[in-house]
Amino acid sequence: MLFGRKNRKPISIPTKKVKEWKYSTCNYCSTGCSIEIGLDENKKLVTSRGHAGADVNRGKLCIKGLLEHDLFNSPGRGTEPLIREKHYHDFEPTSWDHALDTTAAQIKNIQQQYGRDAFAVISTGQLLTEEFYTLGKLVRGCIGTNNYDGNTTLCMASAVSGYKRSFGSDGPPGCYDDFEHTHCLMAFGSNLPEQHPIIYWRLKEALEKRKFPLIVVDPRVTMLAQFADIHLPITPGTDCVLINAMMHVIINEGLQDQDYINAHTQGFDEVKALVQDYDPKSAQHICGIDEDKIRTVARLYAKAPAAMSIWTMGINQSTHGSDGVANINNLNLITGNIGKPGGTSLSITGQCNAMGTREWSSCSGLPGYRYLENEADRQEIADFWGIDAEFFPKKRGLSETDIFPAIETGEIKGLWIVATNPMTSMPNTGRIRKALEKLDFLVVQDVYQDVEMNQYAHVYFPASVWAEKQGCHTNTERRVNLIDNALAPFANSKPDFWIFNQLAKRFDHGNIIHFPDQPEQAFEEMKQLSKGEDRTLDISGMSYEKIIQARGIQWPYREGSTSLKGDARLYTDGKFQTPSGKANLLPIKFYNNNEQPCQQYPFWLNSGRVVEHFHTRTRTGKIGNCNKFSPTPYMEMNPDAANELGVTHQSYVRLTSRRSDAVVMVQLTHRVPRNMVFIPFHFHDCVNRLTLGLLDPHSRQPAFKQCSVRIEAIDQKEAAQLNVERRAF
Ligand SMILES: Nc1nc2c(c(=O)[nH]1)N[C@H]1C(S)=C(S)[C@@H](COP(=O)(O)OP(=O)(O)OC[C@H]3O[C@@H](n4cnc5c(=O)[nH]c(N)nc54)[C@H](O)[C@@H]3O)O[C@H]1N2
Ligand SMILES: Nc1nc2c(c(=O)[nH]1)N[C@H]1C(S)=C(S)[C@@H](COP(=O)(O)OP(=O)(O)OC[C@H]3O[C@@H](n4cnc5c(=O)[nH]c(N)nc54)[C@H](O)[C@@H]3O)O[C@H]1N2
Ligand code: SF4
Ligand SMILES: [Mo]
Repeated sequence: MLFGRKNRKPISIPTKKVKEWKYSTCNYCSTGCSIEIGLDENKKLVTSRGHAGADVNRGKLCIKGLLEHDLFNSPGRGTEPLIREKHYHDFEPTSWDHALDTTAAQIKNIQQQYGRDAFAVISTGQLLTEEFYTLGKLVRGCIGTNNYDGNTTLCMASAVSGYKRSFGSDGPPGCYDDFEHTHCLMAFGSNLPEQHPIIYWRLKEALEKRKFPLIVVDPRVTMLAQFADIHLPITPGTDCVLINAMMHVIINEGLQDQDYINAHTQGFDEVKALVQDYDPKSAQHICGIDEDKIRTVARLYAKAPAAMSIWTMGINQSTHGSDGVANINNLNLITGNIGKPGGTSLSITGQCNAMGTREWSSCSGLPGYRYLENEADRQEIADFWGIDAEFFPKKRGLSETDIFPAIETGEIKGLWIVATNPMTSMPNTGRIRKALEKLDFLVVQDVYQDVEMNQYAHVYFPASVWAEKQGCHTNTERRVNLIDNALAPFANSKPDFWIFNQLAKRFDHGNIIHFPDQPEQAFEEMKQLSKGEDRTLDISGMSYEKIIQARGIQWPYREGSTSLKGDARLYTDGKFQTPSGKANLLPIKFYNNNEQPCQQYPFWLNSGRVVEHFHTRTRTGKIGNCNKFSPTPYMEMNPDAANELGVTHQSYVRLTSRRSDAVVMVQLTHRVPRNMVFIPFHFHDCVNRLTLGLLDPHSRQPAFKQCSVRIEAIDQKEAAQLNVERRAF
């Protein structure tokens, strides 16, 4: 029997024979919950609990956090470095020295033969900040390739780009405390109860104390939509049209905050002119929200004494991702809702340290929100590291989504993958697979040796995970929190920090640039680089000790600060990081450029997440109590549409797109409209076999959530067998 608990152990939380509690921060989502992990008398981790004194989570954790200690000994962990001496040879265990020497030699070989940029590096949002800073030193300062990016291009790139375009700098300006002060909250493409359960809990607490309207914009009836006062089931990819129509109403009815606009923004006339083309009467036919609803929501938002917007992947993962963010910022700027309690434009970030990589990894620039394009920034970092500024490129190189096509064309020959699994997470798996087959050299650095990427790796570095290491994360509300080293690395795995340091020694600049042994020393360097009254990203007043004491501190937190609280909000004085100090209002014109449902492929294909799983399941797929709740790839389908096709509940169907096909089990639900299906993206060889992933022109982020498919019923026995083979357990 496939399902049910007949032959399975009952779900249980381990009994807590705890001798000692260690401080940590959750390593899954960007909420940033403080965790205490319990060790028994044999120093074995036996349980996790939320830290009651932490402002973020106040003792709460979601299912992933509660079971996080189970991952240390989970199946598939990397025990030894592995090497494949030739293509198609088996992986063999090897020594760290041999694995590192081989990697350094291969990088140099490729660079000498084809140029420095022929070796690319793709990292993640899941390392510790000190590790990101060190990786940046190694890649920008020693290896010297400009093709260095992170999986954040699949995730937060549109938010970063939109913030920079509007405010002159990255950095979410709001915080969770804004829920306590707002009078209207609009959530765009963000399903908090499943994806950020504890942020949702904070919102719910605020709503229980003081009622305010919750407006949810999502083509699905998500769990958050079920709790909303108003749900706007938007036509995929058209949020910009809805926002333009709202601004049309606000400006034409004189509901904007003209004083704020005059004092703190530039570009109002252009926006005002553009939104004249977006009368709700015509806009409704594009965005699928009727004109009266648009007017109601616009008035509610503009008349609220303080209103805020949050958004996640429904906005970022779109060909209009950066525009969507800039337009949400427009809406908040014209209503005077930036930098005030309850009035903000808050991107809900994704991975535990998606912020840390933006701040310090040098992926798209240089440390501390510095730009490669800025000569003074290049010089400052070169001086600090002790190298020649000419070593740095003068503009950023390729993003992750452009690195794979550059492998196809032969421009890139070698690749180092750190803590990401593009075989499952990038759009169009078939295309990624072909690109990986073409590489002369691939090195994979991951906690798990059974990660799909290893099918193509020549060298594998087994990394230690979470509390086997020490360092910081920054969460959605700019709060820096600590993971304290609670236990020794698993088997012969090593902390990423150590791996970067060892590889650095094998490059000339690695002996000029200082690579400290301890994460805390790297943190001290970051503090120095962050110092400055005009910098928002200032952590110079922090220390590990203070961070633990405060259970996380928000930046800016300047040198000499004595209270344990950083600034809750940015731009409270209405001064932005642009040359004029004013925020940019940007006219956002809508172009309909997505792959659309058509006669041949009549359904929108939408994708996202479920609460129990994290991304490509390398971790949660191995944790029994997460996997048991969501063990099978499935697809939400509207019963009326299913009826027409003769598809029944819990039967398998084949989906076909212009790229490929996939087999999934059907779950009939009115959560999705008749012309849409939704598939969680956690399973390998599933939804991303189908996705197209057209790119946002500013951020290069893929439109994971918009493409089209057709559906057919198939032989059930064959399909069931296929799915059994695919399941991890
Ligand atoms: N349990 C769990 N939590 C996680 C993660 C996880 O894997 N599992 N991952 C973390 C990470 S890295 C991220 S980025 C976040 C993601 O967090 P979310 O963005 O909240 O999650 P998703 O399910 O990807 O997408 C949210 C919603 O976008 C909607 N959407 C699709 N198209 C559109 C559109 O055109 N407009 C609008 N307005 N909405 C649209 C979808 O219907 C979906 O319900 O979650 C983080 N938290
Ligand atoms: N169709 C579709 N596709 C999507 C999305 C979607 O909504 N729909 N969402 C996109 C988004 S927002 C994101 S963020 C990406 C995520 O995509 P990925 O980054 O590819 O997914 P993860 O499974 O989180 O991969 C992280 C890897 O790092 C490893 N790891 C964890 N901790 C450590 C560590 O400390 N050190 C090292 N070295 N390794 C570690 C894990 O074992 C895992 O293999 O997926 C994207 N893909
Ligand atoms: S809400 Fe996010 S940070 Fe908090 S316990 Fe759950 S996964 Fe971890
Ligand atoms: Mo993400």
